[in-house]
Amino acid sequence: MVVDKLYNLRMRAAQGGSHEQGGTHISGGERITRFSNIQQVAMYLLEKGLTHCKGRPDFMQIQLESIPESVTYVQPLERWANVERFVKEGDTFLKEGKTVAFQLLEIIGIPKKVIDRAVEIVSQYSSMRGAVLIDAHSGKRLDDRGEKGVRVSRLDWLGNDFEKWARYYHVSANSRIREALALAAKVNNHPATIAELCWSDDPDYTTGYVASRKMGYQRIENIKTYGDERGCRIFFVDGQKDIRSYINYLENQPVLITWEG
Ligand code: WAQ
Ligand code: MG
Ligand code: MG
Ligand code: MG
Repeated sequence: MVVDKLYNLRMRAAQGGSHEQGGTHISGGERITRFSNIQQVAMYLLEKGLTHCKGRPDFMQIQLESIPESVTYVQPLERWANVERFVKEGDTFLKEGKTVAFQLLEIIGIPKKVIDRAVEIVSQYSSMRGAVLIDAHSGKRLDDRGEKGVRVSRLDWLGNDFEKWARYYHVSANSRIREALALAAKVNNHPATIAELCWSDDPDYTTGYVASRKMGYQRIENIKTYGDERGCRIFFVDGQKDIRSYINYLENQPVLITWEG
């Protein structure tokens, strides 16, 4: 018996028909688990898809696959920061969350015109399943996935490393943060990633982040206005690197996030 075999579970839910039929993406999720925990993880993904603030799905798929490739172990991003979103003078906010996000991208070295391009993209999309890949130097779109984007899959935290990490940093151990940190760690572990901008399309979730190897995971509250359904993820990529193998890493390379404390 192979005791250590790992399984990837992924879920996608849509409204107005399946994704292939042109339905609107509501929720997605991916987890890696051992055989004994498959049922529990599937229940978690089922609940995630059924209770999403974007609405009730009329299509859902939960897929199980065994992981044949060897797993890469990745550390969470080194720095964790809750960015001071507003510098207040009296009752006046001097900086909006989104301004802080764009300034962080500038510090990382993303040119102003590329940041402007990212702003356009973020306000153009809602209900995307994956991320938009753009060249960090020119702003040119690098993937050919259109409205679907590139969905990062085959990733999770190892065992209860997230709970340990969250306790250490006094961060609420909720599943949204768990999944965002895992995704940021996998994406930014690849040398072709220069930075990631995350801006949820969920109308009730206004916290986003800028992640990079250089600055870690910089969490930004009130990055957008409550109720706004626009948002997506943008990966700023070194266009000199091989994009096909980069996308293959994002979609297929199994990654477990491990934290020793
Ligand atoms: N791969 C690529 N892109 C993804 C993936 C994925 N696995 N999951 C989501 N996206 C993209 C897609 O375009 C979504 O529309 C967009 O990101 C936003 O996803 O510290 O909940 O699930 O409090 O709406 C980040 C802050 C929360 C967490 C992000 O985003 C925190 C969030 P959502
Ligand atoms: Mg989602
Ligand atoms: Mg998500
Ligand atoms: Mg969403």
